[in-house]
Amino acid sequence: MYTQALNQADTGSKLVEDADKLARFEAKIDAEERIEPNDWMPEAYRRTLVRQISQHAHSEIVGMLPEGNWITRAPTLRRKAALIAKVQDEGGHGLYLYAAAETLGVSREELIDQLLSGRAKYSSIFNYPTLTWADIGCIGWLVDGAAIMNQIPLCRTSYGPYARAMIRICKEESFHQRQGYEIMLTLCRGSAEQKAMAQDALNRWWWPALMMFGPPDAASVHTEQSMRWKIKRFTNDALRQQFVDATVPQAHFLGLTIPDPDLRYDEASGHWRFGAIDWEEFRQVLAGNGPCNRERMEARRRAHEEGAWVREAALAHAAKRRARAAAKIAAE
Ligand code: FAQ
Repeated sequence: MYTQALNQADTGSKLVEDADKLARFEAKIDAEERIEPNDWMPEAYRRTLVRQISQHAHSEIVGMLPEGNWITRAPTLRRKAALIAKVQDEGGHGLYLYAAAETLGVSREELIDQLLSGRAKYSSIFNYPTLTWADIGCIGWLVDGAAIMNQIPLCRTSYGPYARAMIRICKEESFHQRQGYEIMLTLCRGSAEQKAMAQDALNRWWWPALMMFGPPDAASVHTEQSMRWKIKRFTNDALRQQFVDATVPQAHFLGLTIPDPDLRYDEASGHWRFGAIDWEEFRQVLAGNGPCNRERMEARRRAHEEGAWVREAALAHAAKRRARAAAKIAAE
């Protein structure tokens, strides 16, 4: 009886303590202060961040594959150097993001395991093939363009390590977007065949790029809570509309046609209104049935297996350094 009363008192004071912590956490969010790794945070906030940051990291790493496919076939040395640098940047973004996720108490091994076992998602866009050189232009222009639109607001996300990682990532993405647009401009000012290649790439990448922003707001399970926590600053539909508004004039400047017969400018709102997105295609890609899902996962699994010796060597080297340092201290 006595123990039960004590337990109840314990539970009661724990609840009061948690309510206090929650109030402090919410006050910080309201005041636009950053939440840092050692701060108390609700478990659901932590889980949401691990989910979003790790999916983002996986997207950067899997996102290296479609463009990596063209490094050996880039048309000039200048294009090859820029493409190698871009693909390397994407690898770097993945690493900053894994490091940001690790500050939330999850290990990198666990995150990689979630990706390789198919339990974690990565962006739908990277399950489409890169068939011609113009696809590399389109990825920079549209995919990095969409990524920037989505990621600039993440520089103000409420979790400090994620927000800080995004600042550098956005600077690099902006260079990526320009190199892609410059490829498109060169092709569009080139021969009729080159312009046709650019149009064909736009036809294939336009709709998947719009899907990158995620399901429509009405079907987005996480948006409402993530907006309340200021993890997300805009909804999926709001960002998609901003992207369309920014990109349509860029397509017109290239002399290309957006593959959407319903696209029209709405004078009253100042927005480009676009046609219906094929959400069944999006659902299929997320379910693993996109054109390249299997190929992408096989490539990542193979890279992980082939890299095992590097991880082992790095661990052995670190152990040797630790042993040497310990021996030196013992000898002093
Ligand atoms: N693909 O309730 P919501 C890049 C999932 S980086 C796959 O709206 P949320 C750089 C979502 O995870 C591109 N899955 O979810 C680059 C959730 O599933 P879950 C990646 C998607 O989180 C360029 C479910 O649907 N960027 O491109 C997608 O509030 C060139 C319900 O959705 C980021 O990750 C999708 N497109 O909003 C690299 C940015 N959309 O977890 C190489 C950070 C949604 O419940 C070359 N992430 N899902 O199983 C975000 O801003 C958000 O997570 C959203 C989704 C907006 C992607």
